[in-house]
Amino acid sequence: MALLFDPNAPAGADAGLYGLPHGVEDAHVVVVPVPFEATVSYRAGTARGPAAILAASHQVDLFDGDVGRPYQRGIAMLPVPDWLVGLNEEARAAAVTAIEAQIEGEAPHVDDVARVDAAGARVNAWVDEQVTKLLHEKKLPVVVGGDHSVPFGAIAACARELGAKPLGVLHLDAHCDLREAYEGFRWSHASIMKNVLDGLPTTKLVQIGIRDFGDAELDVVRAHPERIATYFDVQLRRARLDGGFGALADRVVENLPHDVYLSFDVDGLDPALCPSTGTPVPGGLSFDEVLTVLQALVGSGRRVVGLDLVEVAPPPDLDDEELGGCWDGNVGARLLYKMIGAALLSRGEGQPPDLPIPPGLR
Ligand SMILES: [Mn+2]
Repeated sequence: MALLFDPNAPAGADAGLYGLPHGVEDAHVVVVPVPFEATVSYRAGTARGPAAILAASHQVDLFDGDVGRPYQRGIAMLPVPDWLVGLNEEARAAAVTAIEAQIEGEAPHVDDVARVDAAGARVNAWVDEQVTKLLHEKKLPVVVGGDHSVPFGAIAACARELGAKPLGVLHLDAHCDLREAYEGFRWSHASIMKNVLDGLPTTKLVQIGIRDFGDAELDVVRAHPERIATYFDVQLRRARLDGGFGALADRVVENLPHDVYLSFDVDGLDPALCPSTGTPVPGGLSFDEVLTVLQALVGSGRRVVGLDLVEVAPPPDLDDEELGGCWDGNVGARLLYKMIGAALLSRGEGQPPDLPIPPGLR
């Protein structure tokens, strides 16, 4: 099947991720879809993120001007287990009940909160298991959410496999995600990096794109100068306007140890690029700035051990059959392809693109 594959032909509707013919056995890059969003606080939809990215991925050209030909290594997505779909629905319902009780000033719904926490723990264990297996097979593990609670198991697996060596977490997001058990939930999307900080002592966090945060989160950043470097959006503005963003990106990645996990909440981007995501915030990184950060990461000689893209959501009124034309999915699929390509380049598992150079650019 792989021998007959034509990278220039359009993908069939039931083709795999990026229209590729690989199964998860022969793919070097394996995407773990996690359509789970029990704790989303503003609006739901990220559970359809993997389906939106898969459908839109068929439109992505396989040669990429930034990262070359990542498809040659083989990219495939695992199937979504049925239990996970059911677990998301149950946990989401319990979370809504618990949040409404809080808003109404009722006594805390201890049982509902416990149900949501148990669901989160089960997702973490499953993601950890999948990613650990992929790491043992020397493959590149990629998690696609779902909300930002879902990659905890992936980060935990990467940290564990490195033993005593530090794991950098390059976190692109509008939010710090450093809240303590947001809305009472242990594994909230808004607490992922607090859980990483508290639970994974060999990690070092570098945050960029951040523009929506609370005082308590600032206190966490201040309390851990050796563990967290946060680049707030307001501090990047001047470099953007003055054209100094490339040099700044080089300095941002200097904070990271050699091994890096890349965690990308799509709302770190300008919301024009992700209008249907759960908690959009004005401002944000342009697509070019993100690519500049990825280029700086690869250029610095660091190695990407795993990555995630979370919080991609299609518009709520879109039917499943229409997902292929969805803008949020289009941006998500292209962003994911470039993240995968950058990760492969960082590992010496890909070739930079061999673009013809026009006159004047030497
Ligand atoms: Mn986030």
